[in-house]
Amino acid sequence: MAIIWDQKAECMSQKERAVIQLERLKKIVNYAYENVPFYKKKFREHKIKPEHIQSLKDIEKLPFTEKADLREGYPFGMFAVPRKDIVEVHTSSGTTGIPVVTGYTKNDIELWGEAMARALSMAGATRDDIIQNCYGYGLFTGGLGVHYGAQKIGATVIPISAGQTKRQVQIMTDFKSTILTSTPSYALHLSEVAQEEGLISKIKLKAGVFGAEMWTEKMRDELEKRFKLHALNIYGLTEIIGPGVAQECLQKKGLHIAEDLFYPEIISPDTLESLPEGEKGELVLTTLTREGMPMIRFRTKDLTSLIRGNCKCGRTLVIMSRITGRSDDMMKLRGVIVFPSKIEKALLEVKGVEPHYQIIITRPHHLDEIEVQVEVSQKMLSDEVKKLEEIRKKIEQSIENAIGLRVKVTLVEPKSIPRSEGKAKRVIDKRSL
Ligand code: DLL
Repeated sequence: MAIIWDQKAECMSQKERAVIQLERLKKIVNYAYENVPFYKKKFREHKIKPEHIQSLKDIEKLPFTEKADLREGYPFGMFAVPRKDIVEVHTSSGTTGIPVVTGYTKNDIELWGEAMARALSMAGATRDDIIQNCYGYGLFTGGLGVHYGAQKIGATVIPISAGQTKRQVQIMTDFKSTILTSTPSYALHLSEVAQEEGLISKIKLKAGVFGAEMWTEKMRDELEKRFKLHALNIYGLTEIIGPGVAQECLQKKGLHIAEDLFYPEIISPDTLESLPEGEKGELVLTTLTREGMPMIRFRTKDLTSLIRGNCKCGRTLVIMSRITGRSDDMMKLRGVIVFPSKIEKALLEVKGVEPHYQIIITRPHHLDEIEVQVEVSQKMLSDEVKKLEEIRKKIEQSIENAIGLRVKVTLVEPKSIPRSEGKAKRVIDKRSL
């Protein structure tokens, strides 16, 4: 029997759920309009009023919200309540530039805990489990999100965060952790270290709740083989709540979206029109019950599709397929959000650098490494070696300042980077995702 946290919410008929969704949608649209000046202004520009929402389909009349809107309102401009009612804030994982801030009221923390309790239950979590939580605690939503869900369930949490991998493996063995929550790439790294330490056969994990970055079926097979666990996908984003928006159950047929809390749509990133069920496009989410920072039609830029139908686990929640890409150039490297355009800007800020470069991403030992190859000009090539090394270091520093991650810069000969006739291929991702 599948373990289901909220039988009623997760298993009711879609017809019943749609009634709740519409009621909540009307309420949140009105609430956002009345309490967040950003929405009032945007709705007015689009000549739309909350009372125009009379059916779920009417959501398509509402304007979208984007990451840039949140950045413009930095830090607290999107909040719908006075700051003193916000009990916690988190930010997106980008370490520099203007981060996206999200604020939670007491009820929002409660909601987040519920959403995460549902997610962890999909992986079979109960009070009997020991959850080793390797998502980072802090401003990133991963650590505390899992924590709140685990506490609701009454499981034992090991709030270990990422890093100190040997120690992680020792603790996993000694404490007999049964559920691992981490990024899939870190889980692979953990498995490798566990192998090296000769401890892998002593590990008792039954499930892994892996997300926060893109991964593949091949990685699932690998993780399941190495750890002998069920490797399950979890999805979420700071703007909406953090982890807990969607989660795979043990059927592994895609992720159940908590759609009574977060209303999903799929649009074409080109025409911005809604797409029919089953078609791949960009996921757009609306928070149906959030108080601190309601999000109306947030464009996630994540590419996926939605399928309805009853899952063998008993849940009737819509199923989202694995995220296979983005409609913008955002990447997640070591869990940090990076836009290649920022790397370009940073390297071109260094005097004398040519705009011919390539970003090469690899994953030796299951951790992302970034190399930026930059062409030097003929003139620079005739300079002394010391000068070239200075420039190389300058570029490294400039990029690190821009994206918050250490990169390796290699200077290459003039004309050695392939020229393209169409869109230049700037990023070569060798991580086999
Ligand atoms: O990554 C929240 C999270 C924490 C999710 C822990 C799951 C587990 P952000 O840092 O704001 O929040 O990044 C959100 O990460 O728009 C996707 O592009 C990507 N992402 C998150 N989960 C998945 C996944 C957290 N399962 C951005 N598959 C999202 C693919 C994912 N991409």
